[in-house]
Amino acid sequence: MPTAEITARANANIALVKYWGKRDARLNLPSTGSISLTLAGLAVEARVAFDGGPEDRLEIDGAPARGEEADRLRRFLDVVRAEAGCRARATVATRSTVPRGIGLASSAAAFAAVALAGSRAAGLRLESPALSALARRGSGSAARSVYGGFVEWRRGERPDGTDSIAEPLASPDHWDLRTVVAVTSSTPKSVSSRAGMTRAAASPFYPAWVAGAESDLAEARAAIRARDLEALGLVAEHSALKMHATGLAARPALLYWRAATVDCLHAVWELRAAGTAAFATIDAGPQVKVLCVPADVPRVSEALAAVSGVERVLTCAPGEGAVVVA
Ligand code: 2P0
Repeated sequence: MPTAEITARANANIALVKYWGKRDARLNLPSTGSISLTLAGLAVEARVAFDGGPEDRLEIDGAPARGEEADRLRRFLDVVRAEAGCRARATVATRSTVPRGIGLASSAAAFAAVALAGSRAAGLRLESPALSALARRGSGSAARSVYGGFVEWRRGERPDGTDSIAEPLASPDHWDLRTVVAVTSSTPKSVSSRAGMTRAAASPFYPAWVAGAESDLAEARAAIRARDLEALGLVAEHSALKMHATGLAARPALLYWRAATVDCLHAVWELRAAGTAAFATIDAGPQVKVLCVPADVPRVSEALAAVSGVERVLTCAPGEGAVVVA
């Protein structure tokens, strides 16, 4: 029985071309590819040991895991156990510097960290592509948090998902961009990403969303290669707004935005009209994330902080991929 206790850390990532909808819900296989930027400082650290006992002992941020969060983690440990041929129950403790469940990609960081710590603790030494495929089983976007910098998660074609993995496009030091995050609400979202994707898939706009993905991905890849902020920012905004449009057209409708979300979007457009290269993206929550160069962070932060309803503003540099820390 493997008894090593391993601690790993992974950062959250922000999608520039979004993942929104699955071709296989059990394996978390996406309907489209996606491209992200891993963010420094929004990290989850996970400690895992397969140390036996009658059941898994799961702790999140110092409290026992409960409900759906616990079930999801337990199901993921079953995937790790199946891959490692190990039957022992585990002790897992995660600590997060990312607020959970409010659309800041906490599950991406958490499952990337648990995949790395868990696979090592179970005696596996996975190369990054296999680790990405494993992390994906916990949370689709976790496939991307295995790597630092700019990352593409390939849709893949195979039914078993072995080709639906992330790969690095450019390292964190390729391009010193900043992501300024306007937190407009710390209330956990009422519709999970998972449920949101299911609802969006029945939207009449969904086929258009899927059909547009390849050209968005190509634009984003080229913009990252050329360090062209305007090209990347415009395609990122376009991808985000299309993603949210699928929800608006769904029945029942799905809208993650609050009033402050809309006001932040207008603030970004006003900055742009006045000559600041700032571009917004929004995930499955009401927060607005703005891409800009480091020199523009003070101006962008100030504009977002001035929006009524913005609780706080954080700034993240490009971050590293998942690492073992102990
Ligand atoms: C993304 N999001 O590309 C998209 C954009 C939210 C909006 O991936 O069901 O937690 O675990 O695969 O990865 C959040 O969804 O969903 C997400 P599951 P996940 O970042």
